[in-house]
Amino acid sequence: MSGQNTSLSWEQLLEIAQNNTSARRVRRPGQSPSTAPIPSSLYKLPLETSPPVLLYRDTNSWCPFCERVWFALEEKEIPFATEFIDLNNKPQWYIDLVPTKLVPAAKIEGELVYGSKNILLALEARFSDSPLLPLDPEENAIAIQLIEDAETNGSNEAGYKFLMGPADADELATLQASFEAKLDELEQALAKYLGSYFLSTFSLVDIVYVPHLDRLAASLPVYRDYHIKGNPRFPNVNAWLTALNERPAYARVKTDAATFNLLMRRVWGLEPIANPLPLDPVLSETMQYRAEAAERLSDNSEVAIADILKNSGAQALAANGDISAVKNAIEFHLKLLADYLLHGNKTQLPWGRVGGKENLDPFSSAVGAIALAYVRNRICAPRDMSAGAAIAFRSAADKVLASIY
Ligand SMILES: N[C@@H](CCC(=O)N[C@@H](CS)C(=O)NCC(=O)O)C(=O)O
Repeated sequence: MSGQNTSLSWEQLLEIAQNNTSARRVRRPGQSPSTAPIPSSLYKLPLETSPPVLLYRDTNSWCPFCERVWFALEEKEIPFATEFIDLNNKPQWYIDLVPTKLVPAAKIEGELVYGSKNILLALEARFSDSPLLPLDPEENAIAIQLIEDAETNGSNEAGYKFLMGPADADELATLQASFEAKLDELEQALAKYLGSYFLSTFSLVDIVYVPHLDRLAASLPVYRDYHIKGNPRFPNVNAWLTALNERPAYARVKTDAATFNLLMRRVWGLEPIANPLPLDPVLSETMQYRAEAAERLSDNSEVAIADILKNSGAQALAANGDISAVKNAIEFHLKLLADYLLHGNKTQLPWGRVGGKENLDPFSSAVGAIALAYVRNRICAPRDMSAGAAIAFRSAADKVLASIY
């Protein structure tokens, strides 16, 4: 690819992006979320056949219990459809359908199952040719016990209490010690079999534990200045997290640290006490993820621009209520971002002040800075794109933002 600038149209940017990634989403015009991922195994379904599984999950794709089910569906390569449920405004039909009124729920060949553990076990029973439970009876019994324990042993609760509990130093020390004791138990459980997983192979046990622990590993450093990753007390937990993060199915379903940490701040009101974790430099430079991020932006640019106009505050810069100049400046900077994702340092960034001389239109720069800061924090993985693409997106937005002033 040669060096480019933003004279490219959205269609041209989209074409270049699509040549560099196979990741695609379905558009859902006027709905929330505005796009949805395509299950990687949908191609296996004969034409004009409905998928055997319908998953009801949360609109924002934050729910760790839904993540468990999605992870298993991807690992087992089961084609499925998704119905998104807005947890802030649950539809009456869902309240009537699901006794707990919670997500996830699923219809497996028309039969309703709810609660992540029940769904995972029902998928095992129905789709036994891609097993995620050991066939060996003794190991199978250990697996079932570990899955039960995940619901009852309090390790997740201890983690979230430490994350969200009171700020008093003594209480925090107690909450930290309780959580560390739970992690010690997981260390021991992980030591039982050779390899990095809980059992002799990857299994439902890993699927049940990882969504919560990955979220805690992402947010405890920021909100409690406490690190699971790299902590010498938990070598097995660290090797396990690394092994899981190498699985392609997990890369499709997981959230990224920034999505979760912004959620903690925005929705739960937690105050960060440490710096955000650095964005993974390898993922930020991976072409497949950069192209996926550019593909999302180019394919969905109208929705992105409308969202920025409505929610970022940039509209306040419109003179006499004429928003067309604001819209143009937003679009210019988003194209610059897509271009930079695709062409890296070959993209001509504006570099605001060169040789002491201002190089920018101050109005456009102000709007662009707002737009970039907004989309950087607004995108949400895996709702809008994969976690890897979200990391590449945020990293590129930082770079373009840094070029403005
Ligand atoms: N034990 C359930 C927990 C499910 C759950 O707590 N889901 C949350 C989302 S993370 C929910 O539906 N919240 C909506 C509500 O509380 O009304 C499971 O494993 O599926």
